Amino acid sequence: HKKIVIPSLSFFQNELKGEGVVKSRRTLGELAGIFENQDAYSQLPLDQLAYEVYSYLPEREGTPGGLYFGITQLYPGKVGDEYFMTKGHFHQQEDRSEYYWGLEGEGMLILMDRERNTWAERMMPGSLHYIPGGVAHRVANTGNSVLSFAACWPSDAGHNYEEIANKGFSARLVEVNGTPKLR
Ligand code: PAN
Ligand code: ZN
Repeated sequence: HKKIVIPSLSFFQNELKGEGVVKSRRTLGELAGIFENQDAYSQLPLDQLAYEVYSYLPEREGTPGGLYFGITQLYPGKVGDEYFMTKGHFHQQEDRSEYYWGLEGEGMLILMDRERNTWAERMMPGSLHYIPGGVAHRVANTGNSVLSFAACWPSDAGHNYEEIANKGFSARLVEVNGTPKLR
């Protein structure tokens, strides 16, 4: 068994050695429809990298009780008055929860429950966030440098992107006079 002690070099070294860390990336083009300001969006290059996710499951896929570990690196930038952000999702298995914690940079974790109540938590190095089952989650980079955060979620959680892609969150995080506000 490979062991990950902390989200550190050892994790990335596994990736460098090709030992099971899966890397995925999302460009701005793949985030079509999530930003409000379509004019501002259309002026940005579709192939610009928005974020990368490194994920790792120290078990065979689908192993009950297994936990994924992941690191997301979200680049800084804005589309109109909205910050670069992740697509956001509910889990496919609704009751599956997740931990996020901040490693580097500044951001906001945007959360929405099944009644479409939306709230946000500030992310910074060392901040810890529990995302209960049935709560959609998305992260925005509110700073000028890369926002990096770690995540841990059940191997059988799955991702349901469709609902957020279709209906969005009930509030948007926008910059107002230099500070992030939910609107
Ligand atoms: C995270 C997210 C990751 C990227 O690992 O998948 O931050 O965000 P999107 O999946 O919304 O594009 C997680 O929440 N896993 O369950
Ligand atoms: Zn998740």
